[in-house]
Amino acid sequence: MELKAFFSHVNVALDKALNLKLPTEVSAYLRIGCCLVGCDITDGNAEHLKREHSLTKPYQGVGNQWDFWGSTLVTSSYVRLTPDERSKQGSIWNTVPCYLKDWEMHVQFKVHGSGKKNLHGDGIAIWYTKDRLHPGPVFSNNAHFHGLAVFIDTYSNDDSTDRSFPYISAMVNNGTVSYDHGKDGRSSELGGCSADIRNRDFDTYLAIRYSRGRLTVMVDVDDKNEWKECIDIGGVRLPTGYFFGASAATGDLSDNHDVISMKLYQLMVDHTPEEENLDWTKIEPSVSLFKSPKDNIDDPTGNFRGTPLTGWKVFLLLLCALLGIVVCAVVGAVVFQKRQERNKRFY
Ligand SMILES: [Ca+2]
Repeated sequence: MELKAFFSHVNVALDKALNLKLPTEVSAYLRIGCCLVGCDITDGNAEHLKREHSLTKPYQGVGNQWDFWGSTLVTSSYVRLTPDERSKQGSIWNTVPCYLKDWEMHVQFKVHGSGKKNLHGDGIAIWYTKDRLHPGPVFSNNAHFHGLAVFIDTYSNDDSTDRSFPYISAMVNNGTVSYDHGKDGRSSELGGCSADIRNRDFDTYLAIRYSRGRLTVMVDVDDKNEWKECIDIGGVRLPTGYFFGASAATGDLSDNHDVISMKLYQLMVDHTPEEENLDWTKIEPSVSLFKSPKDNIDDPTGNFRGTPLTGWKVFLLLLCALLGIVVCAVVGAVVFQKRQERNKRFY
């Protein structure tokens, strides 16, 4: 297991342990211990929980930091975005803009209902966007959003799809692209994976990490207490100052969409002075390695790594070939020279 994945795993285990209402001193020692080990091994990449961007049980006193909209119901043990009823829309939005450059969001969620196989919907979306509380058709949020969305889509709207649902996917938008609900957002997605997250008897988790232009989505949905990679792509640009949120919707089919917790960790990452001097709030959301919609349709996995060679890969291959030729030429010249010298000695 990668070190980072390991420490994410440790964090989830800790979160679970702390939810057991351990004495505060024990929790503190566990955290400090984890941080000390983490700091030591991960070269400064220790993670810190940011309470102003986190939502945790029993949700007391979070009214200043989170808005609850639509059908959302808050109890002491979960935040229900929609009940298992038709045509419901609900969302929660952090009121505090996030100015962290590198972060990791852990979401504990539960999707459950009485609907049998394929007769349930529609799912949950996790947002990091410019606008908050902007209702619309995409899991009850605005379709032309600015920022990042990660969809936990439980219903396949596209009859012709070869994918297994529930399906988790990510999308970055600068407000110009509309999420195509009828096609489950396939034409605009950056990658994704199938994940059996519905009606499970155990806790299900999703982690979204954004650091140094790399977006990683991981899931822990098999009760193994370990992260499994779902999406991992580079070249993603997201500004600071956006808002975290979560939303869900039901249509003709329904489910209970519950968020148990959202925990934001700051990743301790060094940036160059040039990067530090940039105004990160002015960054336009974008992805430099965006593939064409056609690739999404042809590629059953919907994953970046399955795409044909992109420009920079071709460039790297050519560079390697050129280097190979240069090395061969130098070695050839040296060998030729040595032979010439040996031949001279014979004469
Ligand atoms: Ca769908």
